[in-house]
Amino acid sequence: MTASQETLARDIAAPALDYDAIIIGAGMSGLYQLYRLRELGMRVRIFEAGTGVGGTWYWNRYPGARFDSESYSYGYSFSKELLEEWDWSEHFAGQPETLRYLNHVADKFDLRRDIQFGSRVAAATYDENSRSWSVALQDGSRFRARFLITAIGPLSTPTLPRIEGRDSFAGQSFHTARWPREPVDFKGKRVAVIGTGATGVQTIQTIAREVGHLTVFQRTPNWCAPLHNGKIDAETQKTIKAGYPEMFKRCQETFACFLHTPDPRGAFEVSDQEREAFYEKLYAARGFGIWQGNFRDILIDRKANATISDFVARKIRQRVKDPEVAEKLIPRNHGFGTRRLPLETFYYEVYNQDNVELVDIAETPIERITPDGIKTSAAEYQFDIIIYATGFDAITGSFDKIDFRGTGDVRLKDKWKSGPQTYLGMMVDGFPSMMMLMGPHTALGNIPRSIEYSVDWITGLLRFARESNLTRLEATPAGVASWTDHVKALGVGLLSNEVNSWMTGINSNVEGKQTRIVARYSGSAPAYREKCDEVAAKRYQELALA
Ligand code: NA7
Repeated sequence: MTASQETLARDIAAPALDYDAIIIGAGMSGLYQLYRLRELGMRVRIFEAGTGVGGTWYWNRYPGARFDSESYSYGYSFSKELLEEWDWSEHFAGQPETLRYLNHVADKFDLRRDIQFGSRVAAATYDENSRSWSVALQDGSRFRARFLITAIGPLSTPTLPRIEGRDSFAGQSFHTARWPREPVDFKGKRVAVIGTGATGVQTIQTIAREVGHLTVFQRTPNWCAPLHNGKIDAETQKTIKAGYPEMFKRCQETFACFLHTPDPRGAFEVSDQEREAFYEKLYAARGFGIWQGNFRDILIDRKANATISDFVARKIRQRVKDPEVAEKLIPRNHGFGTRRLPLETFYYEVYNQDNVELVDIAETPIERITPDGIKTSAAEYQFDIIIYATGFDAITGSFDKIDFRGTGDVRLKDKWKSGPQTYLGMMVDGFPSMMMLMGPHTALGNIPRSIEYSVDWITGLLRFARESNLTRLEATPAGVASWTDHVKALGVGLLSNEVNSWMTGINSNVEGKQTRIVARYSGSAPAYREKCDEVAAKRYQELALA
């Protein structure tokens, strides 16, 4: 048979396609991907579990949820008109504002008509005969498309502790990522927060003012640094808008797409006084500078790291009045910045309030949750509300939840049993025509910048497929092996890869997630883009195309 006869035979045998492409998820990735694929004239459908757009910003409505990246560096950059018309009110906007922004984007570009809300994808199966994906929703309905794009987020599957009696609690309990829409009344209430990651820190510092009594259950302290948020006045607003092209250009040049990038000096290439002055400057400055804009060696050299860890430990001791509490808040098992750095606003001062207590559950573990509250090995506490700020089954967790089946009925979950294997963090061999946005092994960093790049890359690939009459796009086993090895090699020597955290795939609340993996691409974003651009420039020769 000739190629065109083959295509004809397949089309006759194949069930009709409902869409050219299905996107899972209407968060920042999914919305922008829809916008771009529409430009190609494709018939696209997004299936979204929530009842509205926004993804992370739709679900995470907990008190105090906000950006740790500068608002203006976080918004979409693809539309000049959007940049011009949207005013961020604060340097680090809160969740309600960001959700409003994403709703505005959905309305402005008329995206909703291609989004089916309240539709959780349960399974996606590749059918070789028709070269298409069959996507099954939880309600049993099925839709077929040539291409499948996952936009399911790296931090979107919340996890609860496996503590005995958890469901017996008679009061209210919430996971931060499943926060109700109705306001929660904290006034006079006895409240527990379990977890002190970026989310726990934001929640604790926000509700401490309102609650009757707050008990924080901390298993591992995290290094935190001040956010230094502030309102954006009219003058600054103008300057920001006029400087957008330059600012986005800078984001393209920095290591992780933030406004901050490592200082070229090593921590010991300056005098002790200079180093101290530099740390003081970073501690007093807005945002992630102290993490992303610090000496180039603090995240790879233990001794260099100790200098900034010591500095921040001293700050904690200065800010927390009770020396015993201060010592409990200082991390001992990892250095500064080797886990995701929570940024805070008077977080440490919360522990100087009479109505706040810190319980170190590494010392006195939680034994069970009772109808009245929480019982540790040392005491029994009574609560009206328990807040679980216990994080996510990160990066691969959302993939595990969907039954992805590739060629030969292979399950993605099985393929990734001992860690993800990907090509450029966007494709997997055996899963043809499936592309991942913000999946494992991709450059995350200031995430919308990475999203825009990956969406544009995938759009370029699909444009090429259409122009070249291709209906099957697959990563090769060699390509996947080589990218996976490359990602692993990049992780060698990074202190963060020697620490348990969501970034190394550890989650004590999920069976089988107790071994560290290399889940993230940890090279520079410019290097990542250079590689992906090169693949595109060579007309995707590294892929198996048909
Ligand atoms: P994180 O950073 O994973 O933090 C989760 C926190 O919850 C952390 O302090 C955990 O302690 C604690 N935790 C988790 N499970 C338990 C149990 N079973 N018992 C006690 N304590 C527990 O999640 P976040 O939501 O704060 O942040 C995730 C990312 O979202 C963040 O980095 C931003 O990028 C946005 P542990 O450290 O494991 O001892």
